[in-house]
Amino acid sequence: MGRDTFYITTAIPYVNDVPHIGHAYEGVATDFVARYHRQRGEEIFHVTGTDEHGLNNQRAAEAHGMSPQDWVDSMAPKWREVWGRLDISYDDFIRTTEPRHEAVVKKLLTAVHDNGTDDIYLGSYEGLYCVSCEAYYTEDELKDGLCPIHERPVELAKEENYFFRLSAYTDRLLAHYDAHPSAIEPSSRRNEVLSVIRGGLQDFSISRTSFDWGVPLPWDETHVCYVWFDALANYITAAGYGDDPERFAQLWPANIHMIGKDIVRFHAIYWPAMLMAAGLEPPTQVWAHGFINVGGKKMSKTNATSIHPFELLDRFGTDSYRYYFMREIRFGEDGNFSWESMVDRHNADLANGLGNLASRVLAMVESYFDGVLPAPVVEGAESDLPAVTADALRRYDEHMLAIQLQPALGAVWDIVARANAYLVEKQPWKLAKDPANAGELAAVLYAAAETLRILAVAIHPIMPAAAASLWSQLGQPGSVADAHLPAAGAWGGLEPGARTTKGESLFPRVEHEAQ
Ligand code: ME8
Repeated sequence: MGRDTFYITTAIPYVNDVPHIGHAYEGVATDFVARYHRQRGEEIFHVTGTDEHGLNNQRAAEAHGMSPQDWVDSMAPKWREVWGRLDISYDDFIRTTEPRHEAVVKKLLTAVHDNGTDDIYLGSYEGLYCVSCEAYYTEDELKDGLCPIHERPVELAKEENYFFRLSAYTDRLLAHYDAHPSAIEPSSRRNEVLSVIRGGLQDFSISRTSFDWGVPLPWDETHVCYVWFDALANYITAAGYGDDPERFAQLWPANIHMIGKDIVRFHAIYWPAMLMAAGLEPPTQVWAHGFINVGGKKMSKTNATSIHPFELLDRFGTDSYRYYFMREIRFGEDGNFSWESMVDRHNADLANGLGNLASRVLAMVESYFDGVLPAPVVEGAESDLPAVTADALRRYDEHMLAIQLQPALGAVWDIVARANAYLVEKQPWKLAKDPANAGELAAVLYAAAETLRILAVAIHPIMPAAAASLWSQLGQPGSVADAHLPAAGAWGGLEPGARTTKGESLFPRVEHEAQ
């Protein structure tokens, strides 16, 4: 763990229900970014977890006739299981009910409480509360009298609470965002946040007495900590705020908090102010992605549009799942899931695109060269593939560093398209008919196989299993995970003489089905 460690987090979902493909979208996007940075040889710390306190979870437990602790203990493994099937390479998984986290919540509360400025004070509050958001709304924030996010009725709630003096942070937040133009992405979200801050910030309550499923306040145990104050602190728990100052100094501030667009104000207003109040630095960047809709509508249990990731994983496999969502939807905007588009994308880009390229090249090396990669004798086989791959990898890198995940994959698939076209132009299957063309045939197949090697490295962050399979089919030593960019993307890395094997098809075709 060094000073340059790239620290990236996801939001931690409530465990009042099982995951749907919207939650998984965030998990996959974050993992794609984390794995890409790892592929560049960087040290990564990737954290995810579950948000287990608060009324949302307590009510779910009650509805199932369970204690909150039994309920969250039964749910957390269901989330981890999905992350496992999605090949999410997290380094730490925080459950907010863990003692290490509860200790951090208390430590953070104490730091703010004792900062000498009365940033926490006792007051009373009456307002309209959305249980799903765990947040109060004003009348004008409601949409047709309903919560603007969940479109569900709000409840009139009245409590004596401790408050956090958010109003005192208006200027500091504005100064922070002025000095750090890319601290909130995309820019549409930044503008939203700035206009909320400029509109004036209200203090928010950080404790509850109406239920007890939470962390008791260290100075008044009759109150439990507000779930958002508790949940946001997970990011510093994982970094060692509680018990490892040296590690914390290396990891904090986080490089990226990846979150959905509905929770921007908590991350870009509450959280930086809470950190400032505790004498800590705000995160470097909050990146808010869009929502996955189904049939053009928000996913919800009530209209039965909620899709569990397993439904898709069982049919398409993990790699195709990961690829589809990152390639189909412009990251930062809302996107629609449909079975048709997923089948089409799978067949076009994976089965016919990359899969077909790999199987053709490996089959030809096997039948024309007995599975031993030929040396690239050059005559007659000048290829633009070295230039094409170099240019595509450069664009891939730029897009990935800017979290432009869709065009990043587009750049990689430019390589696939060019390599398939190259084979059509060179027609190695025709060259193979005349021994006089052996040199050219060797050069063509070397160029195609070297392109495949580069593709294996490039796709590893998005399709780890297919990349590993391709790497071993090409007879490459070691693990593709250790083939770091940019060096491993340079042309000529494939050693002639390598033993190739044509394994199982990387991406079997999927047929359209009546849903
Ligand atoms: O907000 N499409 O938890 P959560 C894309 N516990 N992303 C979606 C989505 C969809 N249809 N639905 C939800 C919470 N998400 C808090 C977070 S973090 C300190 C505490 C995203 O279970 C959502 O935007 O409601 C959020 O980033 C994540 O899933 C968890 O949502």
